[in-house]
Amino acid sequence: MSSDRIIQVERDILGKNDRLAADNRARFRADDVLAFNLVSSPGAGKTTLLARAVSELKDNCPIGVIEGDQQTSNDAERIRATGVPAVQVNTGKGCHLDAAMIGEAYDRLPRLNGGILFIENVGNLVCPAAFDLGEACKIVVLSTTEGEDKPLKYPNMFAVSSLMLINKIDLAPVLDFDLARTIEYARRVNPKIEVLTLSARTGEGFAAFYAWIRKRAEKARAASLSAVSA
Ligand SMILES: Nc1nc2c(ncn2[C@@H]2O[C@H](COP(=O)(O)OP(=O)(O)O)[C@@H](O)[C@H]2O)c(=O)[nH]1
Ligand SMILES: [Mg+2]
Ligand SMILES: [Zn+2]
Repeated sequence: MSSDRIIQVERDILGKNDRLAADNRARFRADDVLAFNLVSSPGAGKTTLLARAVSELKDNCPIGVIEGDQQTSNDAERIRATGVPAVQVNTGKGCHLDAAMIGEAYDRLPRLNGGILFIENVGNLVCPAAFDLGEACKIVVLSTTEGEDKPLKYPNMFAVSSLMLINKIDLAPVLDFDLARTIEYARRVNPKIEVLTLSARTGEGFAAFYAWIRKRAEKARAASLSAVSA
């Protein structure tokens, strides 16, 4: 294929995805559902973090999870073990979730009106950055075991994320992890990115994460109220 043709195919794929993402976003807004798209490299701790968060939040509001992996239903099963509904999407050879997959998976979840949808994307710091799923925002999880410079090596992902969760903070001392340097690198590619540190193992930092979610929910409600009255 010529490079012009490759660019055209890429535009067509992303254009179709953006239209379906807009449909998802409209449905989430109509249902008053706050959707978060969690992205990270494999093993950063997304599922461990979600299992803890959904078990601690499920008594406050309806919660559902969409799990993306190339193969297996392991992660959906880990979420269901907490009593929260989860749908597994297997992408096969694919390395990211797209908006069509999310639309179909959302149909298979119980109604989440007034609640939260967590989407765990396929572990990959590259192309999930390019695919809008209709989420309120992307949350990038970076764990202390990955080193400080991932935001510089994979800048797109950090540029499109609203929040960076630095996970496995319990391991920081043994790894000589440099937190200030990591934050500085992330802000170099995205000066507005918010940052929280946590440990999905010990629960450290989760109260601040829940406060961040509450603030985000209030902002979304205020925006949809002003859209109605406009
Ligand atoms: N020490 C430590 N280990 C963690 C933490 N979060 C996750 N892990 C471990 O990291 C590994 C990968 O976690 P997982 O949730 O499957 O990552 P995912 O691929 O991003 O979903 C597992 O062995 C977890 O037990 C954490 O905060 N601290
Ligand atoms: Mg996982
Ligand atoms: Zn991909």
